[in-house]
Amino acid sequence: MSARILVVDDLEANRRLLEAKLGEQYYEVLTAQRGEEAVQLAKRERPDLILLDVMMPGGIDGYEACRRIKAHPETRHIPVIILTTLDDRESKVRGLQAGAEEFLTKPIDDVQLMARAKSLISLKVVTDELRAREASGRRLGVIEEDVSADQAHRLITGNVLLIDDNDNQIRRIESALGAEHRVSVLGREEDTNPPDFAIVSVTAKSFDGFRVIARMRSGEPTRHLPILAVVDPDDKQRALRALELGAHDIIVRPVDEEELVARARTLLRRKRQMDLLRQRLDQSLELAITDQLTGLYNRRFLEAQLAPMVQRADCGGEPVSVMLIDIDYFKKCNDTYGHDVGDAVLREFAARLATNTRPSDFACRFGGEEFLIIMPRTSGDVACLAADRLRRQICASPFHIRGIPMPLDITASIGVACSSGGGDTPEALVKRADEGLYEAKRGGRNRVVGKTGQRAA
Ligand code: GH3
Ligand code: MG
Ligand code: MG
Repeated sequence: MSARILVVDDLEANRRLLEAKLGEQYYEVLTAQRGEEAVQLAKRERPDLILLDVMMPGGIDGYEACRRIKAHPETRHIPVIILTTLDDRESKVRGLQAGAEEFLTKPIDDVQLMARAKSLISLKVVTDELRAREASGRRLGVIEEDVSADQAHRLITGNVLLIDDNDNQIRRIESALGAEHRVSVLGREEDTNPPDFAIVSVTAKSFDGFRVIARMRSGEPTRHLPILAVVDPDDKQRALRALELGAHDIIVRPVDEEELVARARTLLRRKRQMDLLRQRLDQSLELAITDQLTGLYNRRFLEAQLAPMVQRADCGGEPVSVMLIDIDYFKKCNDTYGHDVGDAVLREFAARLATNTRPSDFACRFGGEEFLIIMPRTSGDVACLAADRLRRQICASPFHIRGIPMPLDITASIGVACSSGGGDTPEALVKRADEGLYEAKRGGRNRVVGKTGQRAA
């Protein structure tokens, strides 16, 4: 997979070396010499990965650059690997605490670097896809401006599922993460909360950790779950294997508590960000088929549903009926009480439609004060009975609307039609219902007229 990588190092020789190695793997490389420049380039060029040297003379160091990249909403999703010659635990923990996804010491082990780069970039591809869809949703107005992303960024408490058989290590992990997270050990206690990430030991004796990771990656509920694999130090092969199988991150034994806490935070932050994006996409899909005022389905959804039903009925399947409902003298309601009261009447009217139709029916707002109900597998005479029952439910009790002294008596007229076979179309079906509706209006309103070959009830 090709990607753009930003290499940040004050020494030209180091930049050249990395540029050559990455170029060999067909990555496109951008370079920067200083921390500030890296932050600016990240914002402007949006690379897919940043390799960041720690010590750069003058200006901000790599830790600070990382913090700034991770603090900015436009760049915080870009993974960062910190590179340094300092091979001590403190530098490593500092790097991870600055928000870096990984910390590697120079001289860089090529295999390790490429494996981490690949796994971080493929993760970013998923985030990018979600971000792009979200952005287009926002442009279309079906997703509101992002207000909660910052909040998601701060939330760091999560449910951790630990899959391990080593008691000492379990205790160590529990004590490290217990202050911030809820840790449950698989097989020990039943935890009903879905996990936010999993820690899988690939050094376990009683089960095959690799198999666990592979299963989690392919199974539906766990497919997107971040996995942190615990590996033995100096066992690079197994670490690489875990990454290949889909672990998002690696930590070596014995687990360093501060390092674990920092890695857990990074994984969790990413998980929250992805969850939020997915959730907003679900909402946007729902918004796209929902009428904003009433919460019923909109006309677009209705048309998408009705066409295949009419076609199936036409091919000898079960009939489909529709009722077209129009509120009587609605204009008078608007003229007398104002548009807001009119809106409230529409909402109450829609609520009555929704509660007085069968779960298998689709209630839609057709436009203005007209509604359409699709009744799958319903004959014309049954539909007429249902329509008359609905009509009576509407006029049986007046509408109580906030802000006006007297409840309103509302009635509706309904036209009913049923699929007829012989090349019937959704448009023709709705047109027949509209003819019924017109007759109901002319006949005095508050009534049902079926154009189904049967007499209306
Ligand atoms: P009829 O009994 O013949 O159906 O008379 P009517 O007054 O109900 O019908 P008409 O088509 O003359 O008027 C419909 C009114 O519905 C006109 C329009 O302003 C109003 N309307 C359409 N959409 C909305 C809306 O979203 N909110 C409000 N408050 N009014 C709406
Ligand atoms: Mg009307
Ligand atoms: Mg009308």
